[in-house]
Amino acid sequence: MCVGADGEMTFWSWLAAEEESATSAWDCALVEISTDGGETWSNLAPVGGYSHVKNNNPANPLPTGTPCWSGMHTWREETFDLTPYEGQSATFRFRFASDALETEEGWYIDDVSITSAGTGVSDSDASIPARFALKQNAPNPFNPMTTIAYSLPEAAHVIVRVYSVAGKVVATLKDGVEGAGQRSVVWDGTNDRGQSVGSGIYFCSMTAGEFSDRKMMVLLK
Ligand SMILES: [Ca+2]
Repeated sequence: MCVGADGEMTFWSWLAAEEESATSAWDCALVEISTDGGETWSNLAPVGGYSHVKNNNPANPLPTGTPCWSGMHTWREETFDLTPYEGQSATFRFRFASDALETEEGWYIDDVSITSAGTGVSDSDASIPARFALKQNAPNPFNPMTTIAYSLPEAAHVIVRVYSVAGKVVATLKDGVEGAGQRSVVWDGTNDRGQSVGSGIYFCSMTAGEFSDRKMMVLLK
């Protein structure tokens, strides 16, 4: 998942794991995060930090000193601050590592929730084009449908029309105000009266404010 602005993860936790003391763990529960699709993993600390660190115990595969939870707690909610990962693609894993001695019941988690404050500023910036543009329709040649894409760096009154080679309006695909962004319309090869038009060359014309451009399109039946 991509972490948005003000990202936070919460879940409910119930734990029964063997601890050595109130701060030292034989058996461990913890969360890890990867931002490279699972190549590498980092310890993800909850708000307030973990209660324990893993002791020196070769029978448990985690490195000595790994921050974790251990001991007993009944259902409680844990919270993780994801703001350091805003805009990154993140994967999470929940690890329970135990030796074979003094086995307790283990770890239960429930109601995992990851929230953010909606689309991050960087996301919306990336989707706003730098300049007006009319793209070549695709597919081209086409029969009978083709998509005409265009870019609006700011809100504008947009008119997209299909013309015949004789300069007559065949179809008006868009006539109205649109907000900034990547836009597209589909032409289904019919005129403004809903009739299919014949094979041949057509022009797609787009105007948006002061901007104007056109592309040649080939309808091949
Ligand atoms: Ca144990």
